[in-house]
Amino acid sequence: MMSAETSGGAVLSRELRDADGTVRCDAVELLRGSLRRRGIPMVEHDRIDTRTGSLTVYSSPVKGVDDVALFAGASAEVREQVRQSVMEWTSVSRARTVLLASPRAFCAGVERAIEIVERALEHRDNPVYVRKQIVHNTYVVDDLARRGATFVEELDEVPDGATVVFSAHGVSPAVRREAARRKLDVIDGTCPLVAKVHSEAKRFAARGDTIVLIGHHGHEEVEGTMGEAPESTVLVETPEDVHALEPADASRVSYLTQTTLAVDETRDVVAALRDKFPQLREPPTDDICYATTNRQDALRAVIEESDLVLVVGSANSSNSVRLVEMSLRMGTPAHLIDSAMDIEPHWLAGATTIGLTAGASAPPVLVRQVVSALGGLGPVTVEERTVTRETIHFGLPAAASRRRSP
Ligand code: 0O3
Ligand code: SF4
Repeated sequence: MMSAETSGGAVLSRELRDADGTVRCDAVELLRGSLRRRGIPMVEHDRIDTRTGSLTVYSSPVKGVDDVALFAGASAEVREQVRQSVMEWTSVSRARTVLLASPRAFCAGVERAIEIVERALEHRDNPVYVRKQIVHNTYVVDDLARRGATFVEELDEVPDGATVVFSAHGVSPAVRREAARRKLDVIDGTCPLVAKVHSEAKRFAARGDTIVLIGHHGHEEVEGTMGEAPESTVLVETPEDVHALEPADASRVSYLTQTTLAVDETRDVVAALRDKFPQLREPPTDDICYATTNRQDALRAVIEESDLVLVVGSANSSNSVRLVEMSLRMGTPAHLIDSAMDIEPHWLAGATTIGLTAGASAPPVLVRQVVSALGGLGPVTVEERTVTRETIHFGLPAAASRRRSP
């Protein structure tokens, strides 16, 4: 029962019922985050009836905040920590406007990759392995793992002949060869727009060019693309890196980019390349994909009006990190959050207009949770600012839905 579960810790709930009826506790995610940062043990309930058990309900002027902090049997120290957390949120409660940047969240390549894993789980009787995170998002990976997918770092963790999905970021030919040698049942989740960059790398190398790949050292997409022509490819991140380049033939240089870079920063690197190699050859279409570009354009349209920008995305998501950096470059404080739980109260002090977006690997539901959590601190007016509408959809590979042949 309640008192046993709560001894020593806090109890959180989305809903409270008392003699007067039921109250929704929209700010519960915010308080949960504060208590986690303070190391307070918590138990959670979908609903709490305050008429049962010996619970203390904090009283706060803000609807929703007071109702999330209940505890029974907690030590004086825990009670004090909970009290302080509640007061921190109370002190930043006010009416706010949320400017929702659109497009935001899942892109077509991410939706396709996730659906590939879902179909494989549905159609395969045997275990489904996924090499690397299918996309760089903690929520997505945890959710698929819960539904049965086994995530591994490398193919040596996959049994011979087993089913393995390659992540949306693509793999090098060496990984494909290894999978073939091990007779793995491969389902390729590589985004078609990443695959396009791989094709360009092969074509440019075949015509004898030195390929300058603009991208981030150690990123999986970069490792995959470089693997197409490792002898001919050099990686650069900044204009300074370009100055140090010494290709075999300066008249035969072409460039490619990672798909998820900052458009403005990449422009500077390309300008440095053009300066140094006037005969520079470029990809036929931009390698920074439509989704990356649109999310940057959409956020740019709300940054100046915002006191604070929140970007939903995981720390290893390149395109999400680029959105935070863009906001900071434009002078607006910005934070990357995996979910509403990561929001810290002092970020909100003085912030009445919040720009909200999500990287291409972040699920829309997490954005809705952020809006809902902010609504627990006072009335929120949501304005969606749409710079373009995305209609792109990628079909699934046939292998995703095929039953495995015996
Ligand atoms: O490349 P990035 O770290 O941004 O990857 P995410 O976060 O998984 O987003 C999807 C992009 C992708 C799969 C490659 O373009
Ligand atoms: Fe594909 Fe672009 Fe999405 Fe990457 S961000 S998965 S390249 S659509």
